[in-house]
Amino acid sequence: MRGRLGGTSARAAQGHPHRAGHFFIRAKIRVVSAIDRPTGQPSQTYDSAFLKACRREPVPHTPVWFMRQAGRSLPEYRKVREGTAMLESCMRPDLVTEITLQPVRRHGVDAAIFFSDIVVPLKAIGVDLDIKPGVGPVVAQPIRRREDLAQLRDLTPEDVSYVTEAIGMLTGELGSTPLIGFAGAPFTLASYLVEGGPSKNHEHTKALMYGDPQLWADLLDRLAEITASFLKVQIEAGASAVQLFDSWVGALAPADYRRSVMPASAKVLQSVASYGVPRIHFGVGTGELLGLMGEAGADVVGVDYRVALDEAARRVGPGKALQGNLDPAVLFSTEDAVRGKADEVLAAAAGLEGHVFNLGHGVLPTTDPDALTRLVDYVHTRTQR
Ligand code: 1CP
Repeated sequence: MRGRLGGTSARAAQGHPHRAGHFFIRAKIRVVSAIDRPTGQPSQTYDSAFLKACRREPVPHTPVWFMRQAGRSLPEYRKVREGTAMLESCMRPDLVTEITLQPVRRHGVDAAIFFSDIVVPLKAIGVDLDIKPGVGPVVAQPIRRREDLAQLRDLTPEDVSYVTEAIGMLTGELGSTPLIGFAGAPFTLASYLVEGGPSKNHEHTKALMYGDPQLWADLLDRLAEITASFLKVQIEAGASAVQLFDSWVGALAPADYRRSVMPASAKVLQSVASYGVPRIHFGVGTGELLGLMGEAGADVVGVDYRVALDEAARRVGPGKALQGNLDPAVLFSTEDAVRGKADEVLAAAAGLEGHVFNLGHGVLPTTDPDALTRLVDYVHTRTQR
């Protein structure tokens, strides 16, 4: 019943108030036996602070996790990744398990995020792409004409059996700490496929969206199917929540989002609604889109650092929790400044129905990991109820 977390974390196992609390929560769950996924198994994670906040229930403390918490900023990550390419790492359940657990051990965060990448399902169905160090995903044959859609067949669970295997290992290790599964949203995936790689202005993507709306709609619909299948695999394997990353959708005006993107994102979110696991929906620079992204079907709306959480709550409307939103660059400042800015986030979140503390975007690669650990402790201590 107890998660083991690999047993290597002095800190996580020590008298950290949050960790100590877990022991009692676990004991209680045996009796309460809440079910939060369709396997009929009582879930050990149901009463975690993270899932409670997502469900807008009272929490013992504000839960914290960080986008991109696994990986780049951690020396132990760089060590285990040595000599293994990014995509190959994502396909090795032993490595995925170890890398996913690293930030949980080190920082005592309230949730783990599955180590993978948004392009993994595309690679799994045979799209010729690679993740180039220092660049990101690069696609051999960009999708710009109808014939190019043939690259995108449906995803089956067998295509990503390594994901199912890794999540099985992980949930055993994590015990009562929830695992967040994730996928790239149709627009953000389309931007890589149409541009052929990372892009600042998304000009080819927008050219297709405006110039051939039917092909664009078909492309997004196909990506929605693949993304939905990928999220279902993760939930059925044991993920307790999912996050749909629409990282680059902030490049669009609301009318274009509503017409050309929202139907596909809504289809993805709707396709996993019946599982009852929280669905988090996040994008960068989405201040003007927050209401629509909530409407697309999220239980939790992720907010970047450009809009304060109280204002974000007004834009999103009632009935949804919010996640965010400390500027990741703040972590390069003094400890006093980090605390001051964290206080600002917590003050803006004071009236929310549910709040999951996070950064406004991913951890920057050169962030001092100790600053992240101190921030987790600070938020937990400040919000202890
Ligand atoms: O070799 C390496 O280490 C490459 C760096 C790297 C890593 C560690 C990439 C390439 N992806 C990842 C892992 C990853 N990607 C995770 C797991 C880590 C964690 O969160 O703990 C996640 C959630 C992602 C998701 C992802 N990939 C997003 C959405 C999140 C976001 O930051 O907005 C996006 C846009 C990508 C594409 C991608 N993959 C990698 C890079 C460098 C990029 C961005 C490229 C660009 O600027 O367009």
